[in-house]
Amino acid sequence: MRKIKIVVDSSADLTELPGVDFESVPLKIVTDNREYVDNEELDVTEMVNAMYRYSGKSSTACPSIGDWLLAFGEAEEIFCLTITSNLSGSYNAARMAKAQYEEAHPDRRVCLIDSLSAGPEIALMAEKIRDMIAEGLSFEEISERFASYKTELLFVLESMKNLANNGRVSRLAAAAAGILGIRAVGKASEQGTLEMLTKCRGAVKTIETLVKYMIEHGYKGAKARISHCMNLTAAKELAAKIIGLFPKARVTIGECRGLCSFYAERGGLLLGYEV
Ligand code: X90
Repeated sequence: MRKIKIVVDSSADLTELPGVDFESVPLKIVTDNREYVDNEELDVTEMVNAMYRYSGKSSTACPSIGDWLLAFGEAEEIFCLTITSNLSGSYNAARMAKAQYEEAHPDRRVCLIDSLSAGPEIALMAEKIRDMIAEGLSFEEISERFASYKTELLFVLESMKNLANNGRVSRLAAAAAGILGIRAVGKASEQGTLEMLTKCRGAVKTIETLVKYMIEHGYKGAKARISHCMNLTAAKELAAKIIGLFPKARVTIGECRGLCSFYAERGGLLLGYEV
């Protein structure tokens, strides 16, 4: 039996992936006096609330080459998914880990995927790979078929303070989302950056806007995943709206883990879907 493993970084908002050997490699959230490791032990709500009260500097750090190597462990075939290489060094560290791993073990292989996204879109990708493993497809077949798996990510953010403070979006792009009641709606661009689409006021309008965009962008009722940062109400409303329009849609709701919570901030929603 081939020893197969799926390895993601914690930006995927996944603490488990049943049915396959799986590991999530944590990013870190760092302030002047604390370091939060984004693993399953992290109390995300406590972190978000502490960050809200904290007014000093804060930033994040991606996994090191060594962190990735540890997670690869003794697996022979690894599918490794990272947060977009355009906003994080995670992919680059994983790329170097892959090179070292394959050199040290010529009989082992790593299929490394730059998600060009974050959160639930990565989770969908990981599930797709898990399902293909379960079907008994080979490493080559999975790598090849994965190339035609098409997904997208939309987000709505009430604040983009941490994104702007850490240089992940321009201050100009972040400005609207700083005004009370105004939310920024955007998508993960093809280059894996944040692309702004519109601004919204009010919960009902926001959800309508998300659904309008997802349909415009090609959603036809397949799988969708929502990650929310302390906003289960909106996540449930969004899921209900999608299922109302597409009764056969499989929509799952999960919580943003630490990394996505830090950047999406309280109230933020991420929506990944198949197109
Ligand atoms: O390496 C690091 O320190 C991590 C940096 C990550 C920066 C961006 C995280 C974004 C998280 C926010 C909305 C969705 C973004 C879409 C990405 C293309 C979630």
